[in-house]
Amino acid sequence: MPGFEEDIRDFARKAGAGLVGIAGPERLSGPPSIDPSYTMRGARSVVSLVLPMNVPAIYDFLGKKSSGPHNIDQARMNQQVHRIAKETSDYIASLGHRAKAVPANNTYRRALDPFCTRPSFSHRFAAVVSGLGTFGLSGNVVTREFGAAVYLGSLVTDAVLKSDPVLPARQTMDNRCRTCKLCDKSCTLRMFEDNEEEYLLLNGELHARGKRNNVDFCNMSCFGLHAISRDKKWSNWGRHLVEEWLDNQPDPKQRKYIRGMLMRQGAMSGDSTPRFEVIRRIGARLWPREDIEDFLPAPDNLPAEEKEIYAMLVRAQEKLGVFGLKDPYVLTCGQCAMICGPDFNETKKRYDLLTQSGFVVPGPDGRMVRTKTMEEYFKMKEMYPAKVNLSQMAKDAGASGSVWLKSYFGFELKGEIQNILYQARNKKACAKTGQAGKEARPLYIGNPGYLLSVIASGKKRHRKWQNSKPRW
Ligand code: B12
Repeated sequence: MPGFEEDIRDFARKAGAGLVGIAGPERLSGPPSIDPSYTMRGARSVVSLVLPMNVPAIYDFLGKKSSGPHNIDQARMNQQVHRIAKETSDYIASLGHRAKAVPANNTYRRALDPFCTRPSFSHRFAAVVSGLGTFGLSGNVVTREFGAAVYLGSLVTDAVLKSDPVLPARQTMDNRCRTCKLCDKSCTLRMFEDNEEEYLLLNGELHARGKRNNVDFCNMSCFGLHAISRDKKWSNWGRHLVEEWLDNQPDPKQRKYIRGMLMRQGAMSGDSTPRFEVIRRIGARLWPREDIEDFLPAPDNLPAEEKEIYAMLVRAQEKLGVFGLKDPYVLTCGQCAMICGPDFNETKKRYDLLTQSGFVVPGPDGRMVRTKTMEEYFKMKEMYPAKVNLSQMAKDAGASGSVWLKSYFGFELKGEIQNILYQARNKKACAKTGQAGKEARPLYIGNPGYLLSVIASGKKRHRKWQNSKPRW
């Protein structure tokens, strides 16, 4: 006989979810961000939701035709997954329980380190313990149905729900990643190791993913600050690059230097705050349907003219209260998830699109234009250099600092203690299974003086780089 769990699944599917999974209280042990009570006091179970990314929009993005359709898809689907979570929570509440939707993105816990992006609740962990997928090499959750090219959502409830079966912890790593590894090749900065694993203890089991070299690499490419591939044959949609990294990628252990570069590149772009604000406002808040989901057409119904798509996004961002962004296409990377389709052939097709479509670079009016070679890329850079003046940089840096202090800076004791206990359990589990030292390490940098030393060390290196000869 269908029970409460089936009613919830049915409701969420009818509301538009592609996949729905459930995890009850016995499943929710792991890192602190699997704790549902952070989102709602008394929460004991989780409902996880998956929406697939629009595939033609992925082709346009990877093939450097246009990044507009994927930007629109991500904006609409982040709202939609949040809305489905909210409506399903309301449905659960109508049956006498309490429930709360988790925003799609960008609700971070307070921390001393501004780049320590620990979510209020991890949708990835929720999807894994609810049986919807398992970690892949890139750390993304890979589903059988859509690969990693999905948007995840969750809700938490005080109802004690019966869990769905989980998938074998190594399902993706053993059956797909071992022979594919194209996500690693699609990362401009080698964020993960293709031959080394690290482990997370979730639901009493060790889950493998590719060892993360340095998450600041991921922040660099995801925010468009280093756009050129390691073999220098293609770019993502980022507008910037670190020239000294073209031939010599830094050792990921040079953490201060890399962090310094990240902060400087961000400051020099002059528009990092409004770009982040667009992502944050869409990810963290549920807007009236008419502002985003209904206002922006689905990628399949977009106007043929690029400039109309562009104008639509500008208008949508104004509805969110973000004005004056020169380029409304804020998403520049994400290849590791986007190329990962339901099977290897599809993944290879997407990878080929990415790697065989050359470069995009800001052209005469600031819009991105395609070039086939690096030489042409640098010619365009010389002809149309980014014009950012000191006052823009200062304004942007001030605005970033203010967002950080207001929304993310602080210290949350409970999470820190939960984390210390969790790290000890994970370490022990790794040692017991012959994986000593391979536990996934937290991103945490606790020393408040750290930032100052980063800035100082970065400044010195930057001067050295500025005085060196251009390399093209
Ligand atoms: C922060 C974040 C980012 C950051 C950092 C990414 C990273 N690699 O860590 C940036 C902006 C760079 C980013 C990039 C991307 N992201 Co993102 N991102 C998130 C976010 C908000 C949290 C991710 C996360 O779980 N991080 C940190 C911790 C929890 O993970 P961890 O390192 O494994 O945890 C360790 C420690 O930190 C510690 N720990 C865990 N929790 C806590 C809590 C406390 C208090 C403490 C002290 C310690 C601790 O334990 C672990 C072991 O040591 C989620 C949304 C959400 N709320 O879940 C989306 C999300 C993970 N991103 C997503 C996507 C799609 C992307 C991109 C593809 C870009 C894009 N197109 O959107 C890339 C992929 C990069 C990659 N390979 O991971 C999807 C995932 C899809 C999937 N199939 O898995 C999500 C779920 C958004 C969504 N709603 O769909 N992302």
